[in-house]
Amino acid sequence: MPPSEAAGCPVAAPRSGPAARPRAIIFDVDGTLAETEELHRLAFNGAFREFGLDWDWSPDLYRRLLKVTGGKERLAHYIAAHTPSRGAEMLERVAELHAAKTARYTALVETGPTVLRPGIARLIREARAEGVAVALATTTSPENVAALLRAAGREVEQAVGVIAAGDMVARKKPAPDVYHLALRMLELEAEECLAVEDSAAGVAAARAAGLPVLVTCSSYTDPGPLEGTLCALSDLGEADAPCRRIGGSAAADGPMVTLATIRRWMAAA
Ligand code: XBP
Ligand code: MG
Repeated sequence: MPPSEAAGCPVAAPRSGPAARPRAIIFDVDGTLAETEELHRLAFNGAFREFGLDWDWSPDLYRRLLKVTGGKERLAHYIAAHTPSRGAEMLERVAELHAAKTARYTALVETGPTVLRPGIARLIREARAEGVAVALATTTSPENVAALLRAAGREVEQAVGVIAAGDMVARKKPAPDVYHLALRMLELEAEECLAVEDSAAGVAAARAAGLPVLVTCSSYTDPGPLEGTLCALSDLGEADAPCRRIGGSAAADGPMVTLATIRRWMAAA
């Protein structure tokens, strides 16, 4: 069953002539939909305590470890690079430790206030109303995505027609695999879509897949070089909370990024 039927919501409006771009917006999750990396960090540290480990990832250390995408890969990197106590033992148990972390993360998301970043719900609502497909392309696991979408509410949850996540692909960001998967599921070409990302690995992945990229900087990640991105902003903005332009080729032309803004930028790119 193609994802559009499976998801019960439009993947992309049927072509009627040269469809306006974007036909889909593909959002990254962590750091883009919501500032979730602090919850991931707390979940990792909770799992370390659960396993009796004296490991502790401070915000500063976690910011550095985030250069390695994927929680399991990040754990293996930490063990190799920092040689913590019980490292050899835990290297054999990374999947078990990561599963405990994921359980903690989904519990934190489900019990805490989930605040989507500025403009996210508004742009998703606008896209859905205009037949622009909404998709996710993320390194995190499908269960983490599901927990976040449940917490974000039915309107956002129902608007997302395609989810490409975590171990669905062999190579994580900055490899383009997860964006290639999202495009296959959307049945669209890269240049018809827009990626929204927060990190250097995510920008690299989207660009390697041929998508125009809109960057919304987040608290835990460095977006890397912005040349060649459509625009880099503090966030998508709201009418009463204007976004700030940080770089990229387009000029921000108002307090917030709307579908009309994106259409103008993509037409001029
Ligand atoms: C960011 C990541 C993920 C999260 C942790 O994903 O790199 O690894 O940090 O989640 P995104 P997991 O592509 O959404 O920015 O532990 O499930 O990997
Ligand atoms: Mg991210």
